[in-house]
Formats: sequence, structure tokens, C-alpha cells
Amino acid sequence: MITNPSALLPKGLLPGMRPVLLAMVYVLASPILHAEDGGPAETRPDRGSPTWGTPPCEGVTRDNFQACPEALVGAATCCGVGVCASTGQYSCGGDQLQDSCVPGEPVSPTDDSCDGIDQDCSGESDEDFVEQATSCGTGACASSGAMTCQNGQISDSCEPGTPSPEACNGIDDDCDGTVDENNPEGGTTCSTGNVGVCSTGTTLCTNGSLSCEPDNEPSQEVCDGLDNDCDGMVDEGC
Ligand SMILES: [Ca+2]
Ligand SMILES: [Ca+2]
Ligand SMILES: [Ca+2]
Ligand SMILES: [Ca+2]
Repeated sequence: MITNPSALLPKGLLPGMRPVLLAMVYVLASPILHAEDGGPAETRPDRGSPTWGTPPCEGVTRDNFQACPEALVGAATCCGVGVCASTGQYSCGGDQLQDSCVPGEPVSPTDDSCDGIDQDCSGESDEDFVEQATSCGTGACASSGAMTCQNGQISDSCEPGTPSPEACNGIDDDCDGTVDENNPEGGTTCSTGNVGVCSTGTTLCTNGSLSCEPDNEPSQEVCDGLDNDCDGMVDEGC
């Protein structure tokens, strides 16, 4: 190894010649010095080649690397990403290491398909998938979410709400698609606010609100001890 090129100069040089000769020695010794630093750049594996000391470059270091090393000739290579990924092989051509690997062509300029495949060879799959707003559930269970792509699978984040017993409120509480079906909260005895036989009623759910419908309409007064015509007087005229 040449560690001190100035040691190569002869003794007894005239002052002023020493720097000139020293520069010449550096120029002439450059390939040797460069080779000790891993070899001339044009003989080193290109970008994408296997890493020094790892498969298939076990045992190959910058110190023992030479153009077309036996350790690399015939070794498999790979290049490209996504659908462009390809394989090849190292060979020796013109005393230079040749890599036969040629990456494939993208099948699409963008990658909006949710399939876990990198169609545009960007190194990332499904990165152009467009999320969409979604809705689900009916009535009180209606909810919203988004359609997203995760690990090559389309996923809908929409979760419908939880049904509850139908109440008289104009809302489809039990989420069966029908509002206030089967007279919810209805059918119980109530007071109409009227008098006589018209005073009692039964609750009825109508248009989202509960009303008290009289059980009896006013009728002709008869002698029965009841206020049949609902005027506040019993058996009047009997
Ligand atoms: Ca895709
Ligand atoms: Ca309902
Ligand atoms: Ca309801
Ligand atoms: Ca009466």
C-alpha cells in the first residue's frame, strides 16, 4: 500500500521541482490509490446490486472486489418494484459485471385499485384509492362512514346505530323501515277531558303524537243513569 507518495521522490532535488514532481506522482499513483479504496468506480456494482457481504455477495468486500468477481457471476439479481419487479442474472461481459435484469412496465399510470398490487410501480400499493362517503342503517339506526382501502381490502367504516323499542315520536326507533307501527304507547285508558260517557278514552299514536280518543261518542240521552249525550247532566228529560 502506498501511504506516502513523497517517499518515492529521489533525494537532492532542486527547490521548486519537488512540488511539481510530487503532483505528477499523485496523478500516476491515482489508480493504485483508488483501487485500494474499493476499485475504480466503473467496476463497482451499480445501484441496486447486492449489498457487500450479504447474499449473493458473501465474502466479497471492497478490499477483495475485482471486475467480474467469481463470487457474483451467475448470481441472481432483481430489479423493479410492484408489477415491474423482475429478475435477472449477473454475467461477465467485456471484463465488466453485467446485470440482465430489466424492470417491467407499469400496467397503469395510477394505482387506484384496492387489491394490494402496485400497478404503477411506485413502491406503494393502492395509494391512489379514492375514499368514498357511505351510509348505512335505517330510521334511528342511520349512520355514515367511509369506504377505505386497507391492506388490499375495501373496508366500510359505517356502523348502524342500535335499535330501541318503538315509541310514538315520528321516528322509526326499531329500525325496521316503518315509523310508529302498531300504535306504540297506544291502547291504554285515558281521560278525554269531556264529561259523561265521553270522558274515558284510549290512547292512539297519530303522526308522531299520542292522543286520547273517546271510547264513546255523544248519543241520545236514555234513562240509564249515564250522561249519554255528554252535556254534564244525567238522564235529563227522563
Ligand atoms: Ca392497486
Ligand atoms: Ca318501526
Ligand atoms: Ca316511533
Ligand atoms: Ca245527559
